[in-house]
Parts: sequence; structure tokens; C-alpha cells
Amino acid sequence: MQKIRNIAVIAHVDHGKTTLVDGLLEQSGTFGDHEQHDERAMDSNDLERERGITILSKNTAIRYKDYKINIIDTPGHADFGGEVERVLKMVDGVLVLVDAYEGVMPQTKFVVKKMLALGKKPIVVINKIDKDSADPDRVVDEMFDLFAQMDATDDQQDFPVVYAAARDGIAKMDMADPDGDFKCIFEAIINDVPEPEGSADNPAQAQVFTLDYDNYVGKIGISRIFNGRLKKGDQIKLAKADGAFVNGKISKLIGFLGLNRMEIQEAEAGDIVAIAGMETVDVGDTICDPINPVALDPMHVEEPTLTVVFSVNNSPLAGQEGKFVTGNKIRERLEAEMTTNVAMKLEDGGEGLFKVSGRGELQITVLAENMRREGFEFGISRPEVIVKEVEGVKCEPFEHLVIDVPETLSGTVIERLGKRKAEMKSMVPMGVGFQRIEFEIPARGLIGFRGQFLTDTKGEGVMNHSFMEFRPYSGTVASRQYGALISTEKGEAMAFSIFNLQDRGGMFIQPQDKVYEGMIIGEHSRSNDLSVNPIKGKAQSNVRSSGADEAIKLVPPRDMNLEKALEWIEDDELLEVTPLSVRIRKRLLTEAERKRYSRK
Ligand SMILES: Nc1nc2c(ncn2[C@@H]2O[C@H](COP(=O)(O)OP(=O)(O)OP(=O)(O)O)[C@@H](O)[C@H]2O)c(=O)[nH]1
Ligand SMILES: [Mg+2]
Repeated sequence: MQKIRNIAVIAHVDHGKTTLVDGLLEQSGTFGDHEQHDERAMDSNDLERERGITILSKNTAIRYKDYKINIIDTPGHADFGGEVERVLKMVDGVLVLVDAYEGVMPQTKFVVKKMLALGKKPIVVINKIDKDSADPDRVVDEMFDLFAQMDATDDQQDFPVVYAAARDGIAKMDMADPDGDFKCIFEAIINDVPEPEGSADNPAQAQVFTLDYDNYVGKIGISRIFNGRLKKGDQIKLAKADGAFVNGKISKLIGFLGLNRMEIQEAEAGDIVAIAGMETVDVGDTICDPINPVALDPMHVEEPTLTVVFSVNNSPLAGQEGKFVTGNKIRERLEAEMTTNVAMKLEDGGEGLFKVSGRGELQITVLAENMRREGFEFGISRPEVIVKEVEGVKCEPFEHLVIDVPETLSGTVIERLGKRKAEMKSMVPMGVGFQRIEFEIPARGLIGFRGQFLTDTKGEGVMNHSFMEFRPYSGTVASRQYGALISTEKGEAMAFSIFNLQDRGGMFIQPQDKVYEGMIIGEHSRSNDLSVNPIKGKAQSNVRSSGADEAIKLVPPRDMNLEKALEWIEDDELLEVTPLSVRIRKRLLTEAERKRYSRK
């Protein structure tokens, strides 16, 4: 039997997981001598590379001495937290990274809690010790406190600590030691992560934790083998969540090494492999021996907390920029997404409306962004939190929010959050002139807050949040402070009119942008909506005005990308998303319709 260790790398967003995995691949010699690879090689899809974040968990394997180490890199952003829990069930140990300055953050707490509850043994990596502001001793203390608070067992609390600068390939077991390489991390993995339980001689049992899709072989289930052996061509039984067993055959078995996947003939207990051939495979299914089928515990998938409605675009500019615009096309695409993305749910609302639920705004914008790149055109409504009844009480999702703000601005931010029903839990000084403040807040109160927060803190504030639990409904929360500037006309925006509208608020458009009646072209500087004409040219006269035209100075428009726009809109507004544009509009386009509606 081969010697195997299975680990997951978990942490708050940006604490350096993917960078550390790069280093592990590199220093184990898994990359061939001449193999070229990019920084953060595991962040392989386009959006991941552009945004510099991990969206999907991915696995790789390295060889160290005579061990095979399977490594799963997980996303740190709270919206993808559900993935982490599933991944944790597949491994025997974890590397918990924590930034040597930022310390314990909301998602650190989330992943540590899950990891401890599942009984995993951690290796703590204090990363980014090269930073000037790094304070590794404080951060180690924070980790000890966190483990104690979360009822870690003695064995779990007795974790090894590695100090690292993952980006530079540096690690050591004691801050006082000279800088070393990742050898100490490899040794810690071999020595401190338990070897896989189970036996290759038992009847086969493997559990699927991630789905993948390949045009040639179809659905692929990435699985951990807990018992027995799997061979290409094997007949198996697939145990579904509802208790049913489905017959199937392994058409292909795929192994991982470094950034490569290769076809293999056989794999055994303890290993992680990709399996093709099962049409109906879902996350959580057990692949079992056909004669002795025993299902493993099905996996708990985190419930969605947020919903948006995707709709067929019905703006006056509909169909001009997209390739796929019909309700059927949108439905097909969303259904395809749901087959591999277990964290999301789809409900067909009829009449070209599709309710999509997920864990957060980022998860939903990632889907929308992928769709627009593929040529889709559609509308999206304002995100709404999911309200559910728990023992007869109306409940809504609450989030743990941590902000770092300059001391001088903390008052403003606390006041704003108060109006959004946040409850302050602690406030501590953090570095020079900054404060770290923690809150508990209904998820509803966070919708649209980020933009305001960045304005209030002049871009200096940092905010992070992560789902806590459903709690009783907290009443109305404050929403957007300012009204919209709404176009009354259809046509092309003119510099002259934008210039004249500038002192009414912040503009979202620039000259030559297409506009239509009911489209929102800016944010009013007051709380009410204002109808304006953005296509009015300067009156012609025979006398040439002396250089007045050239004197027009336009403030650059506010960049309302998909994410910002989605945060900004209110219930009576929609986003119009096409491959080329993100426009904001009123649901009801004419002033008459809006008046009639508001009277009702
Ligand atoms: N100064 C410093 N920066 C680092 C170090 N390790 C990683 N970084 C930087 O931190 C940023 C985030 O690194 P990633 O590896 O993408 O972090 P991650 O934890 O995978 O992030 P998510 O997957 O999005 O949660 C990148 O800009 C890295 O270059 C380090 O040791 N020192
Ligand atoms: Mg990453």
C-alpha cells in the first residue's frame, strides 16, 4: 500500500493558501525542471486569475520522499464557505493559514470551527512574516485563544506552528531560527497528519465531494476512497442521498499529480481520484462495492442565504449586444450551473423569471459574470435575504462582521451600522491609528453597505464578514440614502447635458453612452429620485461661442461594475447585464407607470 497523507489548506480570504500550495508543488520537485507555471497556479480559471481569489476548491498531489501528499486548496471567501466543509470531510489533516498581521478574521473562525468539529488535526501556519507590520507572537496567541474558545480537544490545541513567508518559499518552526525552506512543512505533514484509515481489502467505498464536467467523458466526481480498490471498468453501485442505489460503471479513473491529471488503471483506500462514467452522480454520493454496498453519511450542504431573480432582458436596448437572450437559453444555462454547483438553487418562476439562491453576492456575481462572458444578456434584481421559519418564528441570516478603520472615522461607521441593526461586540486598537471593530448584523443590513463604507473611510477601511446563523427577524433596516437620476429620453448621452447634470449628483454614464427612458444614469445628491434629460445638446447659434465647448470639464463617471451596481440598486430597480454593458434601470420605465404603481 502506498503511503498517503491527505490535507486541506484553509484560511480567511487572501491569507496565502494558493501561494503556499505553489511553494509546496515547487519545492517538492513535482513541477518538472522545465515546466513553466504561473504564480498561484491552482487559480486556473479566468475569473480567479483576474480577481486574484480562489472560487472553486481544487486538488493536486505531490511526492515527498516516498509519500504521496494529496492537497486540496480551498476558497477563503465567505460566499464559498460551503465548499470548505465538504472538503474537510475528505482529508485527515489541515494547514490553517493566518496572516501574521491581520490575525484571526471572520472566515478563520468559520473554518477553524468546522475543522475542530470534524475532529481534524491542524498545523497552524503563520504566513506573511515578511510584512513590516507582522506580529507573529500576537497572532499565535489569537489562534490559541480561538481554539480554546471553540472547545478544541487537548490534542487539537497542541498544534504545531510553522512561521512562513509563502511567497518567498520561506518557513521555520521558530521565529528565532534562520529562514529555512518548506522542508519543515513537509515533515510536519508526514508526522502530524494521521495516516488514512480504512483498508484496501474491504469492500469499496468512496465519497464524491466535488463535481467536474468534461465534454468527452461527461460528469466527473472527485472522490476520496475510504475503503477498497477502484479499477477502470469496475461495476459499482452509487448510493444516493435519498437512500436509493443506482448501478454504474467506472469508465475512466483519473489521478492527480502537480498540475496534471492522468488516466490511471487503479486506486486504493486513502487516495483521492476523479471518477467518470456515472451520469447521475451528485456531491455526497457514495460509490460502493456492488455486492456489499454500504453508503457513507450523506454530506450536509449549507443552505443558501440570498436570492436574486434573473430575468429575460426587456429593456428598450434588449437583444442588441447579447448572443443568448431568450428565457429558454437562460434556463438551460442556469440548470447546467446547478448540476455542478451544489451550493446554489434554481426555481423557475415562469414568465422568464428565474429565482437563483446562493450564499452571497459574490457567488451570484461570479455566475452572472461568467454568463455575460459567454454571450448572455439578462436582467438581475436586487439581492434579497432568505427568510425562513424556525419553530414558528420568522428568522433571517446573521453575519459576523469585522472592520478595520482609522480611529478618527470609527464613530461615523458605527453610527451607520447602527442604522442597519448591527450590534457592536468588541473594539480593539489595531496597528497605528486603526481600530478593529466586530459586529453581529442581519445579512440584510450588509446589502449595499460596502460602497458606503468605502466612501466613508475614503477607501482605507477593510471589511470582512461571514455567515453565523439564522436568528429572529430584526425589523426594517436603513437602505440607500440617495435617490436616482433617471433619464426621460432615449438616445445618446451628450457631454453638454452631462456637464449640466453633474452638480445634481454622481454620474454613471459618459458622452455617447446609449440611454433610454427609465434608465438610471447617476445617483442623486438627495434622497428622492429625479427625472433628467441627458441627451439635450447645446442650442445652435450662428455666432461661434468662443471656445465654450472645449471648456466643458466632465467628472469621470463612477465605475458601476456588476458587483457595485448589484449592491446599489433598490427593489424597484433592475440591472441590465449584457456582454458589453451593465446598465441600471427602473423596473417601470415611464414616470406615469411609476406614479400609478406608487399610488397603489
Ligand atoms: N507579503 C507577503 N504576501 C504574500 C505571502 N503569501 C501570499 N502573499 C500574497 O497574498 C495575496 C493572496 O495570496 P493567495 O495565495 O491568492 O491567497 P489565498 O488565501 O489563496 O486567497 P483566496 O483563495 O482568495 O482565499 C497575493 O497577492 C500573494 O502574493 C507572503 O508570504 N508574504
Ligand atoms: Mg486561493
